[in-house]
Amino acid sequence: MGTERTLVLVKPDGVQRGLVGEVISRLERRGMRIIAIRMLRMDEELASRHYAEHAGKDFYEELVSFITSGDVVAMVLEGESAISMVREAMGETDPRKAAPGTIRGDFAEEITRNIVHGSDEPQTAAREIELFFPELA
Ligand code: 3AN
Repeated sequence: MGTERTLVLVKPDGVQRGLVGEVISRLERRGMRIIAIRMLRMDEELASRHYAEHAGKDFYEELVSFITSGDVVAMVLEGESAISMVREAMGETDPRKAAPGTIRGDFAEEITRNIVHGSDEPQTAAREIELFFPELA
């Protein structure tokens, strides 16, 4: 509720497949404004901090090796209910369950390579924004 900020990543598959513009355009059309944006290659340390909540899960190693495998585009978006708006636009984590019309439903091939990440709640958003854009904190 109200204006929020969220962290969005276009993951290495999205960057390699030329979907950066598509992702940004869909989110901008839903009223999200870009506050900060940069392209970077995540190292293991940043990946392990970003995915700390998944440490120890059976897909963790695959997740970290994928997210560090190529450039990502990180951005902070701001807008009305930004966190839930972005998550609805992304669709379900598992592309098999993601509805057509969502980013994952339209483009994602499998659960690890699922194009985008968006923060899932306000506390996570604040933590993730600080990880990628400490100058905004
Ligand atoms: P989301 O990105 O939809 O918020 P999370 O935070 O639960 O989903 O999971 C983070 C990432 O971990 C997902 N984007 C996906 O790439 C990967 N992931 C989640 N669950 C699984 C799973 N069961 N098997 C493989 N990868 C998974």
